[in-house]
Amino acid sequence: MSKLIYVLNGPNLNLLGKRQPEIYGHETLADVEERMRKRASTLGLEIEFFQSNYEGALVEKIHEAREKADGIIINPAAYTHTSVAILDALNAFDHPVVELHISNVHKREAFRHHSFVSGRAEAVMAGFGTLGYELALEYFK
Ligand code: CA2
Repeated sequence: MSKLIYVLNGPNLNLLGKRQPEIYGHETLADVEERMRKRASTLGLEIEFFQSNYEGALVEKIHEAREKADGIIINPAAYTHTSVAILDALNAFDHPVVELHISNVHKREAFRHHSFVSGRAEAVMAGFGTLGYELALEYFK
């Protein structure tokens, strides 16, 4: 049976490709999902793709992943820097977690340098643009 990877996206990532292309590029989140689905099928992986602007919805999706997923790729967006709730949910998940950021958060404002999630993640990607989503899938292969 192929592995199921949950790909979770936090607040405002629904605006991807629609604003601030100099930071986040021109691809929309739908484009990212489509490219990931193609790469996942080449790799023999399945993905569940999800975006929410609500912290609790992301926490609940991580709870769902506990029963269903073999791994999580998460771009928690602004919640990266604020959310103990998302960290606690990930700590209750028994499989690998990859934290992903489209931009290089370490080149940006100081408040983006701290992540609550990094200490839980097996791997952290930042600055690869939207290509990072596909590269993160390779990790699970
Ligand atoms: O670089 C990343 O992927 C971030 O997780 C993106 C977050 C930011 O708060 C993190 O520090 C780094 C912001 C996501 C907002 O996405 C937008 C995309 C296009 C237009 C406006 C917002």
